[in-house]
Amino acid sequence: MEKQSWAEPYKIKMVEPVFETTREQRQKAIKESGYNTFLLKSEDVYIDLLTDSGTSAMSDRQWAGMMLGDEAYAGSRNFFNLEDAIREFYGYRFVVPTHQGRGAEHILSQLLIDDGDIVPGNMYFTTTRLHQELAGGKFADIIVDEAHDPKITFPFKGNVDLTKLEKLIAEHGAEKIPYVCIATTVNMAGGQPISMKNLKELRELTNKHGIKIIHDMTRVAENAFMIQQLEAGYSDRSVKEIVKEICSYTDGATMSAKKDAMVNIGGFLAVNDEQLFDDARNLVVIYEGLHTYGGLAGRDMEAMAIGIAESVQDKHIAARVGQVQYLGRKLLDAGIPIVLPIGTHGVFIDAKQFLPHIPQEEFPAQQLAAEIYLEAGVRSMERGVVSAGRDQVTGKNHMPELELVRLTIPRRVYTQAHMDVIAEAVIRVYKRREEVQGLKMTYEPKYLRFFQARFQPIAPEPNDTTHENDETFASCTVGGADSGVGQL
Ligand code: PLI
Repeated sequence: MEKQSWAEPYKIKMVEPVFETTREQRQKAIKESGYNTFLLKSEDVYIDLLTDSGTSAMSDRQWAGMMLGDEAYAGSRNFFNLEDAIREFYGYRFVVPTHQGRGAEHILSQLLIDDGDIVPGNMYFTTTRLHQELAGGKFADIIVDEAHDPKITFPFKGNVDLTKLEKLIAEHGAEKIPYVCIATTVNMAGGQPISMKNLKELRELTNKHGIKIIHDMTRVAENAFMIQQLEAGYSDRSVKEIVKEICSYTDGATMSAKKDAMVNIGGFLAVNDEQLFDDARNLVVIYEGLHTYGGLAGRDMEAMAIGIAESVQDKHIAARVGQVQYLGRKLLDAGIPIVLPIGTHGVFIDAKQFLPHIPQEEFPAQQLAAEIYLEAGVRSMERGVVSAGRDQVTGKNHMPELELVRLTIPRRVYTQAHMDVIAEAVIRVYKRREEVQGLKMTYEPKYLRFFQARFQPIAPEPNDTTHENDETFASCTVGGADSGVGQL
């Protein structure tokens, strides 16, 4: 059959220049940033794959919507447009806007979790788990075992292992489980989807025990696309229909609209239970703002409402995921170890296989992200032992099976040529991988340490004077003065 290529369903109307730097400039920048790509200045970055969060390109419709912002303190018309969009595309009854996803996680966790509760989920997410823990809960991982092995090609690695959940219920009792937290597109597993079949089975099981399902719907459209592509019975259903069906099996959702919905800021909590809604809209005024703006400008809510509608268009999502798959296949063809199957929002490099000579205690993924930056100015993110943090009770480092570097693709921002440049840079690092050495942590913040932690090479190169500034950080106690308990 003749080859038929696909192309993006848009043309580009406005561009922003990007600038390349020299290797010397990047060397200085990464050292000054304590080998943490979060601490780089964006102007020192050529291609920014740190995250797909808040970094997407808005459409002309979204920008036009920004001009229709009704910046009233209360009852802005844009809130009602957002509420309509959430009801139409997701089917949830009640909406509380928040400044971003973690704002919604905070409110939900405070309302539903009591001290000593267990919150099962299909793998942890950093901010989600922290809010659950700060509310007195304990996260329990109930994702299928396949999700922890980057080499297994099982298509629905986001699935819940129902036996693991049944065990938890038997052990703790359903009354200790306020809800099961289900992410569609499991970020930390490498952008892996959950199947509709699994979600339906989970609904049946939780119904039996009177347990809620809360949906982390940050990348639900991408998950729906994978269901359309891979799950029996869904190939002739639209992404829009599949998204709504997913939501119908859940009781409420937290959303970071900075991803699927392609806004630079925004999120919400959506629920079906009226009492929970009442409680949430009361709590939101303490932390975010009035319940009709939740920390957002009217224009932000308008752009979000429009972005939600755009996010479920089949052609958009096929191109979005198609670009990620293009990069993934390029890396696979070159023999680069990446998480399989290729994810939907980014390509996740397996740092354990890429740098087998660096033990996990020496932060191979952190160092690999730094090396990729050094090579070509491409910024990525560690998703391994640094992101996993410490056990809240024992203070010991979580040691996740997955030690990954995430090349996250913002939506509608970069071209196929950028993907080629990125792949070539990673391949060059792979060729010299044996020279790459481990890191030691010199500064560790108490919460979500991956954002601000600092590192130094274990063995600085001779004549290297650029560590002089690191003295300040070296004097900070790694793990905190009371290293252990309370360290996340
Ligand atoms: O960054 P927020 O607060 O808007 O959203 C938090 C959040 C919740 N759930 C999931 C699955 C996320 O991916 C998420 C944020 N993710 C970021 C920032 C990322 O780079 O993946």
